Parts: sequence; C-alpha cells; structure tokens
Amino acid sequence: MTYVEYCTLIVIAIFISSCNDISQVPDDIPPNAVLPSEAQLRYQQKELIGFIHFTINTFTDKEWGYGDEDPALFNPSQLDVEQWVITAKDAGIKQLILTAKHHDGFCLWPSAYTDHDISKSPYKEGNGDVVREFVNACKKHGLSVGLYLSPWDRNHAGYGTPEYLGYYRNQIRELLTLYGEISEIWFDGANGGDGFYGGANEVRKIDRRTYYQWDSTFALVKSLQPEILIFSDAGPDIHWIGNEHGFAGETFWSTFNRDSVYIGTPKTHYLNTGDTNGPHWVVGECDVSIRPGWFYHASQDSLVKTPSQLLDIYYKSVGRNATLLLNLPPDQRGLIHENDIQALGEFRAALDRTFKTNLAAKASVSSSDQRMGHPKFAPENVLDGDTQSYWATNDNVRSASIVLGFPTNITFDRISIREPVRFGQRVKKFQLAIKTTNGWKSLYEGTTIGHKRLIRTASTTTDSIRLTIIESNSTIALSEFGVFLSNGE
Ligand code: FUL
Repeated sequence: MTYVEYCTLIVIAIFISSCNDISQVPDDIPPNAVLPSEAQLRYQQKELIGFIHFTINTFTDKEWGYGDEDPALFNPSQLDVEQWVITAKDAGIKQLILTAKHHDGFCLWPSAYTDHDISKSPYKEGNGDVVREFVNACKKHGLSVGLYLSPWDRNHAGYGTPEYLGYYRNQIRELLTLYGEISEIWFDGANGGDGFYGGANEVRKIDRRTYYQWDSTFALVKSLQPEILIFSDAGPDIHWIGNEHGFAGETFWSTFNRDSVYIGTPKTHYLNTGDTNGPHWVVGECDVSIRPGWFYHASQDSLVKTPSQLLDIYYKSVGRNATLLLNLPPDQRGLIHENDIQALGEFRAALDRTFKTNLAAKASVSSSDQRMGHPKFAPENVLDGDTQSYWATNDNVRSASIVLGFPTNITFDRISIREPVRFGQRVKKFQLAIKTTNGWKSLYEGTTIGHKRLIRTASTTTDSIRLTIIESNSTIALSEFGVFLSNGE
C-alpha cells in the first residue's frame, strides 16, 4: 500500500466512524422555505372543528335574513349552550365557531354600537349574551373558541359607506376584547346585494377587494389577539377550501399564494388544491353542514347527513391534509336536534372503531435510505405513535421506499400517512404496493400527503406493504405509516 492509499483509507475510516457515531444527535432535516407558524400547527392538529349557525334565521326559517327582522323573534325556549359543546366534544370536535353576527346583522351579544341585537329580544328579558354563554361553555369543557362576524350587514343603514367600516371594526374590537382568548375569526366571502339597510330597501354593491381594507382590518385583529388565526378566502392563516361540501382536492398543498386571491375570489379550484409553489403557509378548512342548510329548518330533520356521508367527508377533508369544519345548527329550542346527535355519535363511533388498532404496530420496518444511518431518522419512527419523531432520507434522496413486513398475513382497508409538516410540505407523488406471490402489486397512487393523508382501499390481505415516495421537493420525511381495518365503514 502506498502512503497516499494509506492516508485515503484513514480519512475514509474517520468519515465512516463519524457517520456512525450515534452518541451525537444530528440536527433535524433542513426546513423548507415555507413553514407553518406554531399556531397553525396547533390548529391543524385539532382536525375536527364545529360550526354553530344560530341566530334570527333559526326563528324565521331562512338561510339569509334580509335585515329587517324584529329582534323580538329571537326567543329560544330551552337554550342550552353546554348541550352544543358536550355534543361536539363527544364527537371529537376540538373547537367551535359561533355566528356572532350573520348577514342579517342581528348580534348575539349586546353590542354597544347597535340596537339590532339580543338586548332587544325577550331572551333573558333582554339581558342575554349568547356569545358569553358560548365562550364560557367552551372554556368549561376545554374547547377553543371561534367567532364568525359577517362583513356583509343587511341591517346597517351605513353599509357600503366608510361609516359601516368603522362600525364593523368596533364590533371586532368588542368581540376580541370582551370575551377572552378567541382562537379563530371567520370572515366569509358573501358580500353586497339587496337588503333592508336601515329602511332603504335597496341593492348595494361594494368593491370586494377594497371596501373592507382587509389588510388593516387583519392588522387590527392581530393587534387585539396576537395568537388568533384569521380565516377567509385569502387567509392569511386559514383559507376556504372552495366548496361547501367539505372536500379538499385529492392534491392539496398547505402552501399558497395569498396575493393571488381575495375575499370573495372566484378561484375555487386554486382554493381546493393549494399551490405547490406558494410562498405562504395557509391551512385549508373544509366547511360543510350536517344538514342541507346552514341554519336549522324543521323541514330538514329527515335530511341529516348519514354517518357514512360524514365519514366520506372526513376522509376527503382531514384525510387530505385539511381540517373539517362541520356545522351543527341548533333548533328553535336552542338545542342540537336529536337526529343530528345520533348521526354524529355513529360517525364518531365508526372512526373510533377503525382507528383504535394500528395493525402496523406488529410490523417490522425497513427503508431504502436512512439519513446518516442515524436512529434519529430510522424508519421505525413511523410506528412509534409519536408525530414528533420521523424517518428521513439523506439530503439528495428524493425517491425512497419504506416497507412494513408482518409476521403473518393481515387484512386492512385504511392507510394513514403523515409528514412532519413543521419542516414544510414535501411529498409530490407516492405509491402504495402490496407483496403478492407474483411480486409487488400497486394498490394506490397519490400525490400530496401533508399533515395527514388517509387512504381508503378495498379489503386487502398481505404480509408486506410498501410505500414509495416517487417525488418530493426536498429530503423525504415521514412521521407515521399506519394500517387499519374499517370493515368498510
Ligand atoms: C357563507 C354564508 O353566506 C352562509 O350563509 C354560511 O354562513 C356559510 C358558512 O358562509 O358565506
């Protein structure tokens, strides 16, 4: 051996030993350029959120009040906000959002800026405050609180002029200073049109892009509650999914370009898929009602979504890297109707049955690549039930496989995969395959994964399942690869 060969060997030996030195914990994978905030991460982990549409419309049997309704119509006979909260909590809902004011302008709290509010209703002889009751009940049962404050107000005489903008902002101030911590504020996109407008009874059009001066309205919101997340078509923190069926796109990126949309934007496809090249992180939220309408109508008591329809929605929202915002509208008693409770309970029970036992816990796991050969990035990390730990590949590896091997055949029909999205969203294309006597057979091909991807397959029996990441925008990282049996639920 020459001296040069000898030195080369020594250098290689030192390099290999440093790679295998597991006593030194390596850094995490390099993060992508576009990342979620801590508050967005916490929000996405909630997965299931409830909407409460309840106001004067509940008593007029309408979806959109005109704005001329007498506040005296608001008179629930058995209002029990805790019943809403307990119903939601039992279904696994982690946050509720209440329509503090819908398009008709009636306020569920006694606002200092209008008489068109609960103080003029017979409820608690004019001393009621449903926002307060709602906030208290949510806090008591450990749910976080969201509020919907409709920008469009068909009651207010000044709607369409700068005067209304001042009024609207005063109401934001009231809601965000008088009721403690609010986790989400919901700005919907329905805007402008005919209405009462203080008796004018006319059509008023506004410029959706400029009228509300959204940038300064958002800044006001954040100055009052720095941790709050703002929902709208354009984010900035959470965006509408582009339909009211509760479905995110099969491909769904949490990356997004806020500047390419505005509140009331017609770009529903963009909202439904997100943007692989988007420079901002904005979580997708899928809103849908458990009934055909957003508000309660007795005529829809037989039209409550079935548990299997709700499950389908869950797989197409939470299972596609978004959150599900499920509306549960209280009736004229002020209670969530028995039919809704039953459907919701069966939906929850089916989910619990399916996801109770992760069959992958029995598997051994191997991968085609492991970052630095270090246990911090071992493929076993996808099985430990801890979403903080993860399997990762070396920096330049953008395609890799991970295989679950079972001691005996298993039967499954649901797969759950997660990326550790605190480092960004990476996977662009993947394939699931099972081992058969004739070798590997493709079972499913997909695109994005993100926070959580749930895949429904036919009932399948095998002793090996392979997940291949075919394309990724950065180092591959996965925090979960779960396998479940739903028995078709
Ligand atoms: C829309 C509204 O027009 C509907 O009434 C409902 O509140 C839905 C959630 O948002 O913009």
